[in-house]
Amino acid sequence: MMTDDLAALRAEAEMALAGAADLRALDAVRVAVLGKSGSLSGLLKGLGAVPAEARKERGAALNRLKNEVEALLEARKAVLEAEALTARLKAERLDVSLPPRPFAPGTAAEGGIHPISRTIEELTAIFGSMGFRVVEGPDIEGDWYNFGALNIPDHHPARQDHDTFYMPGTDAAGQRLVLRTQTSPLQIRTMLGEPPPIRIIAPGRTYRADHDATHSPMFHQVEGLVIDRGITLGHLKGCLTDFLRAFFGISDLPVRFRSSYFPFTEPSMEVDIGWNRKTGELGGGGDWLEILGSGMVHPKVLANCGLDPREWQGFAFGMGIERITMLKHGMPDLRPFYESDLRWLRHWAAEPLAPASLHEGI
Ligand code: 2NM
Repeated sequence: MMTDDLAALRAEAEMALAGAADLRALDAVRVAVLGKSGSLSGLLKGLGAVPAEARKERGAALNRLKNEVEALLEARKAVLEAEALTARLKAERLDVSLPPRPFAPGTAAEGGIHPISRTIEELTAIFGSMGFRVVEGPDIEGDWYNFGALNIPDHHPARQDHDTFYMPGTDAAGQRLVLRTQTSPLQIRTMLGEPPPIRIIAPGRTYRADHDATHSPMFHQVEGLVIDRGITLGHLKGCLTDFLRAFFGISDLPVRFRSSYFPFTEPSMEVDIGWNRKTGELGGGGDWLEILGSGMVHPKVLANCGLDPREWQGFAFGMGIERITMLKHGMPDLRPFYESDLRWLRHWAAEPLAPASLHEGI
């Protein structure tokens, strides 16, 4: 049986708990009731003065009340903690879809992404969404990685000194050193270094001894490689068509595959996109513009990389990054890419901190 003063204390404690608006107020209630000089502790201390015949029952009732108040405290604490967490989550919510604010012009943080870097970001986002990953490697290669493994014979014109920058000396395996003329040595290194399935793109600097209005001795390429069982020309066509339409932002861009020849692919195909020769506009203008090279990886190249061509097939492709950047933005001249002219850079630079994404529409 609870005596009246205990019932009153319980009612008081319940009210104080319900009124505690936060964890700090709750702790004040705990101290006021259960603390050293709290109301309940006072009653427990007074137990000695209770007549012996009533003391046992009174003691038991006080202990029950203490347990009840402790349970009520815990329950209220759980409610307040949950409320505090909800409020914090609400206050600290991040809108990850919010685009970054542009830097004010003239501030110290002013800067931009070079169009070459921006195109590499865009390529990476598009091929990334198809499951490709990016590989990188040295600009100076052994000539077996750059030519031999790719089935480019010794007498091939691409090997002549007038196309290739040869470096003095040889590598540890005695190979002549060259500035890579394409990024395919990375495809070779990847096939040698890891088992299929492989889905990679290799963007980066490449070098050829060629310099005029449309050629630079250093330029950028992206090559791609897929190796798996049962890969067909259909995969190549679907993949490259999707890429070109996403990159140029034209969902019905006409794409044509035209038979060609490369030593490292069989069959090989040049890929053209539709445009209007008179206006330079991309799309269904009735004319065709060559945009990239592609093909099914030659069985000899697979075998050079330790893959059995009866088990593994694949496709590969390569394109010039400057060229697709110029076409996308209507840039007339290749040379300013490397001249560090601030007027050109300010005009063509992409917004920093704005990642390329398919979501935004590239
Ligand atoms: C191109 C065109 C066609 C190519 C082939 C390879 C490899 F290593 F797998 F054999 N890498 N890249 C390739 C194929 C490159 O560039 C115009």
